[in-house]
Amino acid sequence: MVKSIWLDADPGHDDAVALLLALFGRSSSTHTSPDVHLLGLSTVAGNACGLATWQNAAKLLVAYGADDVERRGGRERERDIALIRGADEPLVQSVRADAAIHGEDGLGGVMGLPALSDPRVQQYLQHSHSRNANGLHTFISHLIALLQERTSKGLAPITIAATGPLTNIAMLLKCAPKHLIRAGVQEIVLMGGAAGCPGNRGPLAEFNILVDPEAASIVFDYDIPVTMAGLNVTHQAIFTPELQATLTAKKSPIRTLLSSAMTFFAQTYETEFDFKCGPPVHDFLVLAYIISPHLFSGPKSSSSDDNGEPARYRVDIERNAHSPAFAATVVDFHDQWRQQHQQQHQQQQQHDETWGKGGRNVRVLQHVDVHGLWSLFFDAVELAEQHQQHQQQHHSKQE
Ligand SMILES: [Ca+2]
Repeated sequence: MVKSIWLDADPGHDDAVALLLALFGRSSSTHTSPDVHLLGLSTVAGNACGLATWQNAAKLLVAYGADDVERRGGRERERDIALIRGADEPLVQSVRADAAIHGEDGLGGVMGLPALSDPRVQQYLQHSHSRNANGLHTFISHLIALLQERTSKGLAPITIAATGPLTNIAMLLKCAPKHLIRAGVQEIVLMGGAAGCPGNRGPLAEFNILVDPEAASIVFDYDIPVTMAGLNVTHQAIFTPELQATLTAKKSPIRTLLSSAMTFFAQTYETEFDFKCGPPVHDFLVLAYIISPHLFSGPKSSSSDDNGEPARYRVDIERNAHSPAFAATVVDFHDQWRQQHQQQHQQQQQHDETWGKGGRNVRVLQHVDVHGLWSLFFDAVELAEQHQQHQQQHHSKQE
């Protein structure tokens, strides 16, 4: 079944790969169309400032030919992907970008992007266009209207993919009626945190959580399923020189864009973190999990149901800014803290199944089938290339 998704991102080199999958991801190379349907894209300040991540998203949508995606396969319905600029600042913390990794504008070194002045980019950025308004309130009201429309039509709940700081998503959860979120959102899948391993922007802090730990805490403790792809698993997904060689073995605009992105990302990861074998493509895993969850089934834990799904744990965000553990995602791997805490409060029964406060609130991804992961990537690249060829033929026929 094709899953309907909303992507919230801060592009970003690895967000660019996540967006490619959101448009062209398919669980098998035999599928001729994507297994996901991207309903819209919202941006947030993170890897770069709010203005830059929003403009980057517009450029990427154009570079990927996003608006024509459903023209393939004889389906002539033009897709209208919303692009909304959400929060420019975290809820409580000061703005914090990551120019050392992503360059000043968030997509440093990426070749083949359209210019900001390109009319197709400007169309995404024009405030007057109904689908392209700005601001957190616009994001929230757009999502509420979308969920109301879908639930009233009896459509399947959507999956929210979050690959940046969680400011937008937290505010949506705070402002939307609870019954609407529960009926309209199946799951939130996010890149963030580090389960039982060091952080990348603090002893235990991963960047997305560090930027907005208060927002992360709201999202983690909301009573719907949340799945976390943290550094513990994203660092298994290294874009090696061998993968780069496979990518550049053929020539196409998509491959130029992606290989230049990965080259820049590899250089900053080596300079900043001494990664010698290539960069981890963190955000890609969020979409990979949504499209092919079986790639992430791993060893069971005492707290997992025996259904092959990644185990669920109690996860709390450390929000004490004076602690060296600030912004840590504290995973209660053996369910000890939760049970002790509940005994004190005699709450065991009522909190055993909840995904919210006091419950085992997060499905923690720990293992990924790396071979399957890169197959998914190259299948998406090929589908994107087919789409671009189709688009060119379509346009040359029109001329
Ligand atoms: Ca990101």
